Formats: sequence, C-alpha cells, structure tokens
Amino acid sequence: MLLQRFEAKTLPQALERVRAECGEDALVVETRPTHGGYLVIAARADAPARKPRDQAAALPAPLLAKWTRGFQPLAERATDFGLSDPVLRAVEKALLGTRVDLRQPGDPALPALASRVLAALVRTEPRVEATGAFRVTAVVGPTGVGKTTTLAKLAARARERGESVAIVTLDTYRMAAVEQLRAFADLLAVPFEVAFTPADLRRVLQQHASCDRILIDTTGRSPRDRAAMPLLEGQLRAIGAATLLCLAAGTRARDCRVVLDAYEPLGIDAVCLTKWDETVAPGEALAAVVEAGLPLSHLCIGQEVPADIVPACAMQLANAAFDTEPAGVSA
Ligand SMILES: Nc1nc2c(ncn2[C@@H]2O[C@H](COP(=O)(O)OP(=O)(O)O)[C@@H](O)[C@H]2O)c(=O)[nH]1
Ligand SMILES: [Mg+2]
Repeated sequence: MLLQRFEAKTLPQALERVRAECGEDALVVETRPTHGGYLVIAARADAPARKPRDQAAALPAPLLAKWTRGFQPLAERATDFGLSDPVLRAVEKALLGTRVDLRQPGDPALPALASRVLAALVRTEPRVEATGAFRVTAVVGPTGVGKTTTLAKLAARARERGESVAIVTLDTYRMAAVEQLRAFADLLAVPFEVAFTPADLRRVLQQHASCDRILIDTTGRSPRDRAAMPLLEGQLRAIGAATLLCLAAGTRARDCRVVLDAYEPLGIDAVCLTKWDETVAPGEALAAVVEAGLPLSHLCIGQEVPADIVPACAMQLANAAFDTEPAGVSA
C-alpha cells in the first residue's frame, strides 16, 4: 500500500492531482483543510489503505448509477440541499476508505461519518470577530446582499463583548446608505465616519487607531463591473484591511463562482453567507465556497440586528446538508 499526500490551494485542484497521479479510481483516505489550502491523502485503487469489506463492489457501475447504493440516500438529500457533485464525490471517496459499508443503504455508522467527512471539508474562520486579529475589516460583496446589515451585526456583537468599535463607510454612492449606517452607529453609540477619498480613509483610521475594531462598509458592485474592482482593491490594500465577502446563500452555483472570481483579487479572508433564511438550497453557495477553498465566517439568518447572525459551524452545516439533525441551523 502506498499512501501519497497531495496538497493544493483548493479541493478540486488537490483531487485533480490525485486523479492525475493515482488514476480515476484513486482511493481517497482523508481530505482536510490545511493552512494554505487542502491536503488529500490517497492511494491507488489497486492498493487500498484498508479493505475490511470489498468496497470496490460498492462502486456504482458506470452509467448505471451515480452514487454507491449506500451513499445514495445521503447524496440525494445533500443534492436537494444544493450541495455540488464534486463535493459529494470527495465525501463518498473518503468514505470508501473507511469501515462503513457502502454496498447497500442502512449502515448505521454512515450518516455521522459522512457528516464528519463533509465537516472536514468546510473551513471556518471565526477570527474575523476575535479580539486583536483583523482589526480593520472591510465588508465587500455584490449589491443588496446584506453588507451593511452584516456590518451592523458584527459591530453590535463586538460592542456586546466590550470592544471599542468605529464604523467607516466608503459607500457614498447613495446618500440613503450613509444615513442607514449612521443610524446604526448612533444606536450603538460608536463613532461613524464617511471616507470619500483614500486620504480621508487614512485620516479616519489614524483618528480611531486605538479602537479594538474598525469596520468598513463598501459600495456594492456587480461582479461583472470589472472597472470598480481595482479601485476598491487599491483602497483596501493600502490600509491592509481584512476582507469579508458577503454572499447571499440563495445564489446559484454559477453566479457564486462569478462573484468569487470577481472578488478574488481583493484577497478574501472569509465569506459570510447572508440571507440563509431566504433559501431552501443554501448548499450551492456553501459548495462554491468550499470548492474555492475559502473559509466561512458567519451565517446571517434574518434582518434583525444584531440577533440574526451565527458563527459558521462546520459540523452543523454538514448535519444540515445530510439532514442528519432535525433542524438545520438556528440562532
Ligand atoms: N432575510 C434576510 N434579509 C437580510 C439579511 N441580511 C440583510 N437583509 C436585508 O437585505 C436588504 C439589503 O441589506 P443591506 O445591508 O442594505 O445590503 P447591502 O446593499 O449589501 O449593504 C435589507 O432589507 C436587509 O434587511 C438576512 O440575513 N436575511
Ligand atoms: Mg450597504
């Protein structure tokens, strides 16, 4: 048995390397996020790591079935949730290297193990909220996804923890947006600044340099508005801000990829899935984030500030995807 390690920035890239070196039937023993991307441990299918039962017999015959019979019910539920085939394939392949029986449905150990494997693929990054780290965080994303609302929720939570907070907006595109955020800031009794130019931004950051946390709101841009990105990128890089991308959980997979590609030059530190409460298939957005190798920070589950935000929990998300817990995600 020859186990090999494959590391890459994203999970699909790592799996592609596995396929290239170990063939289509490679046995994926373990997949896990690492600091810089993903680690996959795999072996050639003709030299399985462990073969307690004949798992090869569990593999679906080509063209007849998409999933092993054992995995099929879970795959169907997760597909209904919106999870993508590549992510489910990675989970199924990892399960093939374990003791669960995939030849027929009903192995009682399967749902919990499948959830654990999926949870290992979901990176989370609670640090966007932690004291000390990411002191200046910019909230970015397409129009209307809930950037300003999410920023207000994060500011309120930071205040609840006793942190000093300042709010700065670069979103001067609509005066109503400035006033909306000013009202939030007044309610929280935190300083609020409007920065029209890069010089303004530097000045207000210096002014509030002693704050535990500075949250920056930005103008929503269509991901297809390529011209707007370099400007925002320049502004945020100049001040070394961490970047939190808001993505509506109901966004279709293809549109998610367009958004993730468009904002990639900014160097996204984490993704917040907003409007989780408005969709029955949040798995498409979740899978797009997992496939891009990005960590999730929070889920926004309603309009109410500050109540409707929860830190992303990989295990809870995996249970929701496979419907292995009665209620998906709650506050
Ligand atoms: N249902 C729901 N609505 C939300 C959520 N987050 C924001 N909204 C609503 O979405 C609309 C746009 O929010 P806003 O923060 O102004 O979006 P922005 O343009 O990205 O800054 C507002 O009506 C918000 O109340 C959420 O998690 N769930
Ligand atoms: Mg806004």
